[in-house]
Amino acid sequence: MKPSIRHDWSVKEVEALFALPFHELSFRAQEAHRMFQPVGKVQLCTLSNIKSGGCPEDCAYCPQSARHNTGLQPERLIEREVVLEQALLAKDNGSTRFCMGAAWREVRNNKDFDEVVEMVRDVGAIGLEVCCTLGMLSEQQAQRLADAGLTAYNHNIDTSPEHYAEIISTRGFEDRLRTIENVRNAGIQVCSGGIIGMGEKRWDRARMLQVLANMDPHPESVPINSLVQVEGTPLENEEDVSVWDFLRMLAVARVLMPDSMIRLAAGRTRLNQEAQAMAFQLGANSIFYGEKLLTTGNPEMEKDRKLLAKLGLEPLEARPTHRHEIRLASA
Ligand code: SAM
Ligand code: DTB
Ligand code: SF4
Repeated sequence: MKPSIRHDWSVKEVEALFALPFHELSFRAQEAHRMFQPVGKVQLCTLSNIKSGGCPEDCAYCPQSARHNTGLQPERLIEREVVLEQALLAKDNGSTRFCMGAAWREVRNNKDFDEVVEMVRDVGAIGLEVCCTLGMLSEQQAQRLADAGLTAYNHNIDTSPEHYAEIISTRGFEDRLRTIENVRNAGIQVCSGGIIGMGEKRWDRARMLQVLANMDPHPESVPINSLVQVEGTPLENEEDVSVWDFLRMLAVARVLMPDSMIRLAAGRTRLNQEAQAMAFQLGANSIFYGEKLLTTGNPEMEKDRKLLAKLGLEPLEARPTHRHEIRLASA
C-alpha cells in the first residue's frame, strides 16, 4: 500500500531529513520515487524567454531586473510566429513541455497579454504541454490562461519566508502565495520551487520545502534551482552550492512530495554526468532541455540525449490539456 501524502510537515521533521546519513536519505527518496513515479522516465521541458529584461522587480539573483547592471538588452515581447517556431523545434528535439517566461512584475490586461494567450493556444495545438511564468496574476487572468489550455503556471517561492526580504524588497512572500492560489483556483497545475545558494541557512532550505509540502495539493512540479551567479547582480559573488547540498535538496523534496515532478533546474551545467545520474536516482525526474535557460546556459541537447541513453532513461510523454477539457473548464 502506498503511504499517504502528507501536508503537515514541521520544519524540525524536514531538518531531520536533511540530517540523515546520505545513504539513508537516498533510500527514503528512492522508495518514494518508486512508489509514486513512473520508472525510468524524465520530463523534458524547453524554456523560451518571450520578454527579456527590463523587469521593475529587484530580485537579487535575477539578471533580468532593470535595477542590476548585467548588460542585458531589454526587449519587447517576441512575435507569436517566432514562439510557434521555437515550440515546433522543441517538439522535434523531443521536448514535451514548453515554458514561456516573461520578465514582468505582473500580468496586465493589455495587448501583450492577449498575444500571450494566443501563444498558449498555439503551443497547446501542436500537442505540447504549455507552461507560463509571467509574474503575479489575478484569478481572472489565470482563468483566461486556463481557457486557452495552459497546463501549468510557474511561480517560485524562491526561498524561505524568513529569508525572502534579504533577496527581494519590491514584493512580499504573501504576494507569491496569492498568485499560486489564483492559479490553483483556475484549475491550472502549479509549478513552484526555489533557489539554493543565496546565502540561506540549511534551516531556510527546510522551511522553503516545508511551505511547498504543506500546500494541499502539492505543486505538481517543483523546480530546484541552484543559483547561477550572474555578473552585475547583487549575488554575483555567492559561493557555488556544493553538489552534495544540491543532491540533498532534491532528495528531501522527493521524500516530501512523492507525487510531484521534481525538476533539476538551473545550475545543471555545474554537475558532471555522475552527479546528474545520482540526482535522477534520488528522485529528480524533470529537466530543462535546450542550450539556454532564460538568459544563461544549459547543457547541450546532444549531451543530454547521450546521458539519458547511457542511463536507459526515456523522455516522459506529454499529457497536453485536451480541447474538450478546455471547453469543460470554461463551461
Ligand atoms: N518574472 C517572473 C517571476 O519572477 O515569477 C518569471 C520569470 S523568473 C526569471 C522565474 C524564476 O527563475 C525565478 O522565480 C527564479 O526562481 C528563477 N531564476 C531567476 N534567475 C535565476 C538565477 N540567476 N539562478 C537560478 N534561478 C534563477
Ligand atoms: C525555474 O524555476 N527556473 C527557470 C524557470 N523556472 C523559469 C528559470 C531559470 C533561470 C536561470 C537564470 C537565467 O537563465 O536567466
Ligand atoms: Fe527576474 Fe522575475 Fe524577479 Fe523580474 S520578477 S526580476 S524577471 S525573477
